[in-house]
Amino acid sequence: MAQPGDKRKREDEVENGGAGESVTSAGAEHPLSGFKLRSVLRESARDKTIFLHGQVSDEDAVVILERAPFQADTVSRLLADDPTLRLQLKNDIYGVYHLSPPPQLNEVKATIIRPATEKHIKKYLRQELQLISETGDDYRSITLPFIQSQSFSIQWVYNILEKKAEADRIVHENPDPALGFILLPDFKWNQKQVDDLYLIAICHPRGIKSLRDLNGDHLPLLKNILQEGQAAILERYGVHGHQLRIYLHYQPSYYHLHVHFVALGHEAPGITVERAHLLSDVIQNLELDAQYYRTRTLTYALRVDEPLLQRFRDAGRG
Ligand code: GTA
Repeated sequence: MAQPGDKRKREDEVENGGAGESVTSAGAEHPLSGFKLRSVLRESARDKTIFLHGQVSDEDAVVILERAPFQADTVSRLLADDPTLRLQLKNDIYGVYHLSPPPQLNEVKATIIRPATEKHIKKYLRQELQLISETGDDYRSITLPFIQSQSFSIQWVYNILEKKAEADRIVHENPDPALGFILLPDFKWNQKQVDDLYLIAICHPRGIKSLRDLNGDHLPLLKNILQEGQAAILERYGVHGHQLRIYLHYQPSYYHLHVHFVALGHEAPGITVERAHLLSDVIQNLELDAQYYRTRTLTYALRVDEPLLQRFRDAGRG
Protein backbone atom coordinates (compact mmCIF):
# COMPACT_ATOMS: atom_id res chain seq x y z
CA MET A 1 0.00 0.00 0.00
CA ALA A 2 1.40 3.39 -0.97
CA GLN A 3 2.63 5.40 1.99
CA PRO A 4 5.04 8.32 2.02
CA GLY A 5 8.59 7.35 2.91
CA ASP A 6 7.80 3.66 2.69
CA LYS A 7 9.79 2.95 -0.42
CA ARG A 8 11.39 -0.33 0.67
CA LYS A 9 7.98 -1.72 1.57
CA ARG A 10 6.60 -0.86 -1.86
CA GLU A 11 9.55 -2.52 -3.58
CA ASP A 12 8.96 -5.66 -1.49
CA GLU A 13 5.30 -5.57 -2.49
CA VAL A 14 6.20 -5.36 -6.14
CA GLU A 15 8.46 -8.36 -5.78
CA ASN A 16 5.87 -10.33 -3.81
CA GLY A 17 2.86 -9.46 -5.90
CA GLY A 18 1.48 -6.50 -3.92
CA ALA A 19 -0.08 -5.67 -0.56
CA GLY A 20 -2.62 -8.11 0.78
CA GLU A 21 -2.80 -9.99 -2.51
CA SER A 22 -3.21 -13.72 -2.94
CA VAL A 23 -2.15 -15.65 -5.98
CA THR A 24 -4.54 -18.01 -7.77
CA SER A 25 -3.28 -21.36 -6.52
CA ALA A 26 -3.02 -24.51 -8.62
CA GLY A 27 -5.99 -26.28 -6.96
CA ALA A 28 -8.39 -23.32 -6.97
CA GLU A 29 -10.54 -22.62 -9.99
CA HIS A 30 -8.98 -19.96 -12.15
CA PRO A 31 -11.61 -17.20 -12.56
CA LEU A 32 -10.93 -17.01 -16.29
CA SER A 33 -10.43 -20.72 -16.99
CA GLY A 34 -11.53 -21.45 -20.58
CA PHE A 35 -12.35 -17.76 -21.22
CA LYS A 36 -13.94 -17.29 -24.64
CA LEU A 37 -13.89 -13.76 -26.02
CA ARG A 38 -17.28 -12.60 -27.35
CA SER A 39 -16.56 -8.96 -28.08
CA VAL A 40 -14.42 -5.96 -27.31
CA LEU A 41 -16.77 -3.56 -25.56
CA ARG A 42 -14.42 -0.60 -25.52
CA GLU A 43 -10.73 0.21 -25.73
CA SER A 44 -8.66 3.25 -25.07
CA ALA A 45 -5.13 3.67 -26.38
CA ARG A 46 -4.73 6.75 -24.18
CA ASP A 47 -5.74 4.97 -20.96
CA LYS A 48 -4.14 1.68 -22.08
CA THR A 49 -7.33 -0.11 -21.15
CA ILE A 50 -9.51 -2.67 -22.88
CA PHE A 51 -12.99 -3.83 -21.81
CA LEU A 52 -13.92 -7.35 -22.91
CA HIS A 53 -17.10 -9.37 -22.90
CA GLY A 54 -16.48 -13.10 -22.76
CA GLN A 55 -17.81 -16.35 -21.41
CA VAL A 56 -16.43 -18.64 -18.74
CA SER A 57 -18.28 -21.95 -18.29
CA ASP A 58 -21.42 -20.55 -19.94
CA GLU A 59 -21.40 -17.51 -17.65
CA ASP A 60 -21.04 -14.01 -19.04
CA ALA A 61 -17.97 -12.18 -17.81
CA VAL A 62 -16.70 -8.64 -18.20
CA VAL A 63 -12.92 -8.33 -18.01
CA ILE A 64 -11.16 -4.97 -17.80
CA LEU A 65 -7.44 -5.05 -18.58
CA GLU A 66 -5.40 -2.02 -17.70
CA ARG A 67 -1.67 -1.43 -17.92
CA ALA A 68 -0.45 -0.37 -14.46
CA PRO A 69 1.07 3.11 -14.11
CA PHE A 70 4.84 3.42 -13.64
CA GLN A 71 6.11 3.88 -10.10
CA ALA A 72 8.88 6.38 -9.56
CA ASP A 73 10.63 4.17 -7.01
CA THR A 74 10.77 1.03 -9.14
CA VAL A 75 11.33 2.56 -12.56
CA SER A 76 15.10 2.77 -12.06
CA ARG A 77 15.17 -1.04 -11.80
CA LEU A 78 13.60 -1.16 -15.25
CA LEU A 79 16.67 0.50 -16.68
CA ALA A 80 19.37 -1.00 -14.46
CA ASP A 81 21.71 -3.83 -15.56
CA ASP A 82 21.61 -2.99 -19.27
CA PRO A 83 18.14 -4.31 -20.14
CA THR A 84 17.53 -5.62 -23.64
CA LEU A 85 16.55 -2.76 -25.92
CA ARG A 86 15.36 -3.35 -29.47
CA LEU A 87 16.07 -0.39 -31.69
CA GLN A 88 13.06 1.03 -33.54
CA LEU A 89 14.46 4.31 -34.77
CA LYS A 90 17.68 6.29 -34.47
CA ASN A 91 18.08 9.81 -35.78
CA ASP A 92 20.87 12.09 -34.57
CA ILE A 93 20.47 12.30 -30.77
CA TYR A 94 16.99 10.71 -30.85
CA GLY A 95 16.48 6.99 -30.28
CA VAL A 96 13.27 4.92 -29.88
CA TYR A 97 13.58 1.40 -28.47
CA HIS A 98 11.38 -1.44 -27.30
CA LEU A 99 12.19 -2.56 -23.78
CA SER A 100 10.84 -5.85 -22.40
CA PRO A 101 10.59 -5.48 -18.61
CA PRO A 102 10.70 -8.45 -16.21
CA PRO A 103 7.20 -9.77 -15.34
CA GLN A 104 7.13 -8.20 -11.84
CA LEU A 105 7.61 -4.75 -13.39
CA ASN A 106 5.18 -5.34 -16.23
CA GLU A 107 1.84 -5.77 -14.48
CA VAL A 108 -1.56 -5.69 -16.11
CA LYS A 109 -4.47 -5.05 -13.75
CA ALA A 110 -7.40 -7.35 -14.50
CA THR A 111 -10.86 -6.58 -13.10
CA ILE A 112 -13.25 -9.49 -13.53
CA ILE A 113 -17.03 -9.23 -13.14
CA ARG A 114 -18.52 -12.70 -13.22
CA PRO A 115 -21.31 -13.56 -13.65
CA ALA A 116 -21.92 -10.27 -15.45
CA THR A 117 -25.47 -9.14 -16.15
CA GLU A 118 -26.68 -7.55 -19.39
CA LYS A 119 -26.56 -4.24 -17.49
CA HIS A 120 -22.84 -4.71 -16.72
CA ILE A 121 -22.10 -5.50 -20.35
CA LYS A 122 -23.94 -2.39 -21.52
CA LYS A 123 -22.29 -0.23 -18.87
CA TYR A 124 -18.86 -0.82 -20.39
CA LEU A 125 -19.93 -0.66 -24.04
CA ARG A 126 -18.93 2.59 -25.71
CA GLN A 127 -22.14 4.27 -26.73
CA GLU A 128 -23.63 7.58 -27.72
CA LEU A 129 -24.91 9.65 -24.80
CA GLN A 130 -27.77 12.07 -24.36
CA LEU A 131 -28.29 14.72 -21.67
CA ILE A 132 -31.41 14.59 -19.52
CA SER A 133 -32.63 17.40 -17.26
CA GLU A 134 -34.39 15.70 -14.38
CA THR A 135 -36.70 17.88 -12.24
CA GLY A 136 -37.61 16.84 -8.71
CA ASP A 137 -40.99 15.66 -10.03
CA ASP A 138 -39.29 13.66 -12.82
CA TYR A 139 -37.21 11.96 -10.17
CA ARG A 140 -40.25 10.90 -8.17
CA SER A 141 -42.43 9.88 -11.12
CA ILE A 142 -39.86 8.42 -13.57
CA THR A 143 -36.41 7.80 -12.08
CA LEU A 144 -37.29 6.50 -8.61
CA PRO A 145 -39.72 3.81 -9.82
CA PHE A 146 -37.13 2.79 -12.40
CA ILE A 147 -34.22 2.43 -9.97
CA GLN A 148 -36.48 0.57 -7.56
CA SER A 149 -37.35 -1.91 -10.31
CA GLN A 150 -33.87 -2.43 -11.74
CA SER A 151 -30.46 -1.40 -10.54
CA PHE A 152 -27.15 -3.11 -9.83
CA SER A 153 -27.04 -5.28 -6.72
CA ILE A 154 -25.39 -3.52 -3.77
CA GLN A 155 -24.48 -6.76 -2.02
CA TRP A 156 -20.77 -5.83 -2.38
CA VAL A 157 -21.49 -2.63 -0.37
CA TYR A 158 -23.20 -4.56 2.44
CA ASN A 159 -20.30 -7.04 2.46
CA ILE A 160 -17.94 -4.13 3.13
CA LEU A 161 -20.17 -2.57 5.83
CA GLU A 162 -20.57 -5.96 7.54
CA LYS A 163 -16.81 -6.72 7.20
CA LYS A 164 -17.53 -9.80 5.11
CA ALA A 165 -15.28 -8.51 2.33
CA GLU A 166 -12.31 -6.16 2.06
CA ALA A 167 -12.13 -5.73 5.87
CA ASP A 168 -8.32 -5.76 5.71
CA ARG A 169 -8.40 -2.84 3.25
CA ILE A 170 -10.29 -0.41 5.50
CA VAL A 171 -8.34 2.84 5.87
CA HIS A 172 -10.73 4.56 8.29
CA GLU A 173 -14.04 3.83 9.96
CA ASN A 174 -16.44 5.97 11.92
CA PRO A 175 -18.70 3.22 13.28
CA ASP A 176 -21.67 5.44 14.21
CA PRO A 177 -24.73 3.83 12.54
CA ALA A 178 -26.27 7.22 11.61
CA LEU A 179 -23.24 9.48 11.16
CA GLY A 180 -20.48 7.02 10.30
CA PHE A 181 -18.84 5.52 7.24
CA ILE A 182 -16.07 3.24 6.00
CA LEU A 183 -13.24 4.60 3.84
CA LEU A 184 -11.33 2.12 1.70
CA PRO A 185 -9.47 1.90 -1.62
CA ASP A 186 -11.74 1.84 -4.63
CA PHE A 187 -11.32 -1.26 -6.73
CA LYS A 188 -10.08 0.89 -9.60
CA TRP A 189 -6.88 1.72 -7.61
CA ASN A 190 -3.98 -0.70 -7.29
CA GLN A 191 -2.65 1.25 -4.26
CA LYS A 192 0.89 1.26 -5.58
CA GLN A 193 1.29 4.96 -6.34
CA VAL A 194 -0.59 8.00 -5.08
CA ASP A 195 -0.74 9.69 -8.52
CA ASP A 196 -3.98 7.81 -9.24
CA LEU A 197 -5.12 7.53 -5.60
CA TYR A 198 -8.79 6.56 -5.47
CA LEU A 199 -10.77 5.72 -2.33
CA ILE A 200 -14.46 5.52 -1.60
CA ALA A 201 -16.34 6.39 1.57
CA ILE A 202 -19.42 4.23 2.06
CA CYS A 203 -21.90 5.55 4.62
CA HIS A 204 -23.16 3.28 7.41
CA PRO A 205 -26.81 4.35 7.32
CA ARG A 206 -28.80 2.35 4.79
CA GLY A 207 -31.50 3.67 2.53
CA ILE A 208 -29.79 6.88 1.35
CA LYS A 209 -29.81 6.00 -2.34
CA SER A 210 -28.17 9.05 -3.87
CA LEU A 211 -27.80 12.83 -3.86
CA ARG A 212 -31.58 13.05 -4.34
CA ASP A 213 -32.23 11.59 -0.87
CA LEU A 214 -29.98 14.05 0.92
CA ASN A 215 -31.42 16.80 3.09
CA GLY A 216 -30.25 19.09 5.88
CA ASP A 217 -30.37 16.24 8.42
CA HIS A 218 -27.52 14.53 6.57
CA LEU A 219 -25.11 17.45 7.01
CA PRO A 220 -23.31 15.94 10.04
CA LEU A 221 -22.78 12.67 8.13
CA LEU A 222 -21.47 14.49 5.06
CA LYS A 223 -19.17 16.69 7.14
CA ASN A 224 -17.78 13.63 8.91
CA ILE A 225 -17.05 12.01 5.55
CA LEU A 226 -15.33 15.15 4.27
CA GLN A 227 -13.26 15.96 7.36
CA GLU A 228 -12.40 12.46 8.59
CA GLY A 229 -11.83 11.19 5.05
CA GLN A 230 -9.34 13.96 4.30
CA ALA A 231 -7.56 13.47 7.64
CA ALA A 232 -7.29 9.70 7.15
CA ILE A 233 -5.89 10.09 3.63
CA LEU A 234 -3.35 12.67 4.82
CA GLU A 235 -2.23 10.36 7.61
CA ARG A 236 -2.05 7.20 5.51
CA TYR A 237 -0.87 8.49 2.15
CA GLY A 238 0.51 11.98 2.81
CA VAL A 239 -1.97 13.54 0.36
CA HIS A 240 -3.60 16.80 1.53
CA GLY A 241 -7.30 17.60 1.23
CA HIS A 242 -6.51 20.36 -1.27
CA GLN A 243 -4.96 17.71 -3.54
CA LEU A 244 -8.14 15.64 -3.61
CA ARG A 245 -11.25 15.76 -5.80
CA ILE A 246 -14.03 14.63 -3.44
CA TYR A 247 -17.39 14.06 -5.12
CA LEU A 248 -20.60 12.08 -5.51
CA HIS A 249 -21.98 10.78 -8.77
CA TYR A 250 -25.44 11.54 -9.99
CA GLN A 251 -26.59 9.14 -11.32
CA PRO A 252 -24.42 6.63 -9.49
CA SER A 253 -24.22 2.99 -10.58
CA TYR A 254 -24.84 1.74 -7.03
CA TYR A 255 -27.71 3.23 -5.01
CA HIS A 256 -26.18 3.34 -1.54
CA LEU A 257 -24.62 6.70 -0.70
CA HIS A 258 -20.86 6.76 -1.29
CA VAL A 259 -18.30 9.47 -1.92
CA HIS A 260 -15.31 9.30 -4.29
CA PHE A 261 -11.89 10.58 -3.05
CA VAL A 262 -9.55 10.90 -6.04
CA ALA A 263 -6.10 12.50 -6.54
CA LEU A 264 -6.67 15.89 -8.16
CA GLY A 265 -4.21 15.16 -10.96
CA HIS A 266 -5.89 11.89 -11.89
CA GLU A 267 -8.47 12.09 -14.66
CA ALA A 268 -10.60 9.25 -13.36
CA PRO A 269 -13.65 8.14 -15.35
CA GLY A 270 -16.78 9.94 -14.16
CA ILE A 271 -15.27 13.33 -13.22
CA THR A 272 -17.16 15.27 -15.90
CA VAL A 273 -19.42 18.18 -14.89
CA GLU A 274 -22.61 16.33 -15.83
CA ARG A 275 -21.85 13.52 -13.36
CA ALA A 276 -19.59 14.62 -10.48
CA HIS A 277 -20.91 16.82 -7.65
CA LEU A 278 -18.23 18.12 -5.29
CA LEU A 279 -18.99 17.13 -1.71
CA SER A 280 -18.09 20.63 -0.49
CA ASP A 281 -20.69 22.11 -2.90
CA VAL A 282 -23.28 19.55 -1.79
CA ILE A 283 -22.71 20.54 1.84
CA GLN A 284 -23.01 24.25 1.05
CA ASN A 285 -26.16 23.74 -1.03
CA LEU A 286 -27.82 21.83 1.81
CA GLU A 287 -26.78 24.53 4.28
CA LEU A 288 -28.48 27.13 2.08
CA ASP A 289 -31.58 25.00 1.50
CA ALA A 290 -32.18 21.77 3.39
CA GLN A 291 -34.42 20.49 0.53
CA TYR A 292 -32.07 21.58 -2.27
CA TYR A 293 -31.67 18.13 -3.87
CA ARG A 294 -35.36 17.32 -3.57
CA THR A 295 -36.36 20.22 -5.79
CA ARG A 296 -33.33 21.04 -7.98
CA THR A 297 -33.24 20.05 -11.67
CA LEU A 298 -30.21 17.80 -12.12
CA THR A 299 -28.69 17.28 -15.57
CA TYR A 300 -26.86 14.08 -16.43
CA ALA A 301 -26.01 11.91 -19.42
CA LEU A 302 -27.64 8.59 -20.25
CA ARG A 303 -26.61 6.09 -22.91
CA VAL A 304 -29.04 6.26 -25.83
CA ASP A 305 -30.09 2.62 -25.33
CA GLU A 306 -30.61 2.98 -21.58
CA PRO A 307 -34.08 1.91 -20.42
CA LEU A 308 -34.28 4.95 -18.12
CA LEU A 309 -33.96 7.22 -21.16
CA GLN A 310 -36.84 5.33 -22.78
CA ARG A 311 -38.94 5.98 -19.64
CA PHE A 312 -38.22 9.70 -20.00
CA ARG A 313 -39.20 9.53 -23.69
CA ASP A 314 -42.41 7.63 -22.87
CA ALA A 315 -43.26 10.41 -20.42
CA GLY A 316 -42.57 13.03 -23.11
CA ARG A 317 -39.51 14.27 -21.20
CA GLY A 318 -36.60 12.84 -23.22
N1 GTA B 1 -13.58 -1.36 -3.14
O1 GTA B 1 -16.38 -4.45 -4.96
C1 GTA B 1 -15.97 -3.29 -4.97
C2 GTA B 1 -16.43 -2.27 -5.86
N2 GTA B 1 -17.36 -2.25 -6.86
C3 GTA B 1 -18.18 -3.34 -7.31
C4 GTA B 1 -17.42 -1.01 -7.37
N3 GTA B 1 -16.53 -0.23 -6.72
C5 GTA B 1 -15.91 -0.99 -5.78
N4 GTA B 1 -14.96 -0.66 -4.88
C6 GTA B 1 -14.51 -1.63 -4.03
N5 GTA B 1 -15.02 -2.90 -4.08
O2 GTA B 1 -15.73 3.98 -8.16
C7 GTA B 1 -16.32 1.18 -6.92
C8 GTA B 1 -16.29 1.61 -8.38
C9 GTA B 1 -16.76 3.06 -8.31
C10 GTA B 1 -17.63 3.08 -7.08
C11 GTA B 1 -19.09 3.18 -7.44
O3 GTA B 1 -17.44 1.86 -6.39
O4 GTA B 1 -15.00 1.47 -8.93
P1 GTA B 1 -20.69 4.82 -8.71
O5 GTA B 1 -21.86 4.18 -8.07
O6 GTA B 1 -20.70 6.30 -8.77
O7 GTA B 1 -20.60 4.08 -10.08
O8 GTA B 1 -19.34 4.45 -7.97
P2 GTA B 1 -19.70 4.34 -11.34
O9 GTA B 1 -18.95 5.60 -11.22
O10 GTA B 1 -20.50 4.10 -12.56
O11 GTA B 1 -18.71 3.21 -11.28
P3 GTA B 1 -17.53 2.98 -12.17
O12 GTA B 1 -17.46 1.50 -12.21
O13 GTA B 1 -16.37 3.72 -11.65
O14 GTA B 1 -17.86 3.53 -13.65
C12 GTA B 1 -17.64 4.90 -14.05
C13 GTA B 1 -17.22 4.95 -15.46
O15 GTA B 1 -15.89 4.50 -15.51
C14 GTA B 1 -18.04 4.06 -16.34
O16 GTA B 1 -18.38 4.76 -17.49
C15 GTA B 1 -17.13 2.91 -16.66
O17 GTA B 1 -17.33 2.51 -17.99
C16 GTA B 1 -15.75 3.47 -16.46
N6 GTA B 1 -14.82 2.52 -15.82
C17 GTA B 1 -15.12 1.64 -14.87
N7 GTA B 1 -14.02 0.94 -14.50
C18 GTA B 1 -13.02 1.41 -15.25
C19 GTA B 1 -11.66 1.10 -15.34
N8 GTA B 1 -11.09 0.15 -14.58
N9 GTA B 1 -10.92 1.79 -16.22
C20 GTA B 1 -11.46 2.75 -16.96
N10 GTA B 1 -12.76 3.10 -16.93
C21 GTA B 1 -13.52 2.44 -16.09
